[in-house]
Amino acid sequence: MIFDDLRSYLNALEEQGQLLRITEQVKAEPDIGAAANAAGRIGDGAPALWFDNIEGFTDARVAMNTVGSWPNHAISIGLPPNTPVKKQIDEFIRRWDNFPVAPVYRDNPPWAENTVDGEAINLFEILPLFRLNDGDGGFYLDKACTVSRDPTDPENFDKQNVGIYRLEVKGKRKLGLQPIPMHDIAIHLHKAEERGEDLPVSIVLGNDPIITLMGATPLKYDQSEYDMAGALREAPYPIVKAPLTGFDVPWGSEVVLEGVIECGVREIEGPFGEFTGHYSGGRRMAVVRIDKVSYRSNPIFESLYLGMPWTEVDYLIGPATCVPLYQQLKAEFPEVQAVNAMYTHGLLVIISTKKRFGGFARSVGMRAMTTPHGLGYVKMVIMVDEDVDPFDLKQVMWAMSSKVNPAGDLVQLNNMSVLELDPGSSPAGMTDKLIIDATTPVAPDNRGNYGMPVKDLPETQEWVSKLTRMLDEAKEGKQ
Ligand SMILES: [Mn+2]
Repeated sequence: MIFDDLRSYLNALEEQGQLLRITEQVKAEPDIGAAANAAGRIGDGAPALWFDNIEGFTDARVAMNTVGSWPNHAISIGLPPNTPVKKQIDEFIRRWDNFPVAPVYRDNPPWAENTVDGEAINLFEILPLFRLNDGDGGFYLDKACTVSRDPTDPENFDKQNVGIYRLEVKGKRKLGLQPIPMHDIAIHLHKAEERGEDLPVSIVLGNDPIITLMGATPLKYDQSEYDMAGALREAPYPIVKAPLTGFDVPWGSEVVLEGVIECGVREIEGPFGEFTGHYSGGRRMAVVRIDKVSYRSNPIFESLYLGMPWTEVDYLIGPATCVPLYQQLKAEFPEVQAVNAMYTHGLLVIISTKKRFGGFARSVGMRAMTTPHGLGYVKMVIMVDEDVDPFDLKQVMWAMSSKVNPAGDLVQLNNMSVLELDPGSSPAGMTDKLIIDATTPVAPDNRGNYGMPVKDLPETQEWVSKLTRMLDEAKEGKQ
């Protein structure tokens, strides 16, 4: 099933028992944040959460944790809720090869129902805002997609970008925006400011899950998120021209904010509890002026809790990080078998590969660090052999413990780039990077004594089946 808006996705979640309606009255703070935090603490099957009885709000609907579990992630990409994680990633990889699937322009977006312009805009009246963590410096829009264009090539559809960047609500029509230097919007903003111009933006809130996933996926600079959304949906993605900027935005959003990032303006933004499990601190960030708001009647406000992993963001960006890294590496090194970038947004990545010659695996590890995601995130890479499953941490720990001699298997690169949010970086944004080569050396690399591996006996698989069957029969006998 494919979803054209957030509402149809929430209906599908509810039909499959993956949406919980909280009917008792709650406080906006701390209850909504705490409940969404709790969703990450009750196991891998957590539901989405719906709130519409919030003290002090007369007219508010809040959806949290919509993609925050493996069943919900499966439903978001149209798979049965019990689909194993590895299968979800494999299906994501298969559909990636459909790229590009051109979007379709559709009329009458539901968000055209209500509009407010200029001085009359008051975001506090339209959005039921609340803080997520008790150390947050303000209200955040942390699941909105921001659409911008390359100011030096504004008609280029492929360079139009859709990305999720954290936004702090700083006034009735004023936002703070964090442009991470490695992300496409930072390139757009840099070009606009070089020309002394504001950068127009359209910010869409309350979206179907596929465009949310695409906004979080590290595509190449000139790969359209809409073309990839179509590939992932296996159907053209519905878009429409936004009324003020003329940018292409999702047809089905709940709320569309349009305005500009003001040229040369920076203000303190933060602190905000982040995916690293640490607060960001307050830093000087870009400022957005909102000039037009369009919204669906009775808009649903969608937000995402993040803090100490695992939380919704880890499910949201897990496969969305593994798959592009796999595809980008595989394009140059067909020997690559699998990529696990599911821990802390791929600050650490595990890659399995065949080896062409001695030293090959660490070359693949270095390439991972120069992909679009690698520049800002991939700080450590663990390289494992082709027969080690990077998603099976028992196997990975075996490879780490038995195949690594620190004398020659650690490759440390000094003063590399990472996003400032990495709490270990020093100064913020600079870090050493490390490749741990846990592959078996091949010629001419002759280090170690790996010539006599103990393989499972030829008859073992037969016994696995036999013992499993006997156990099942014994259990049935007891019932
Ligand atoms: Mn992009």
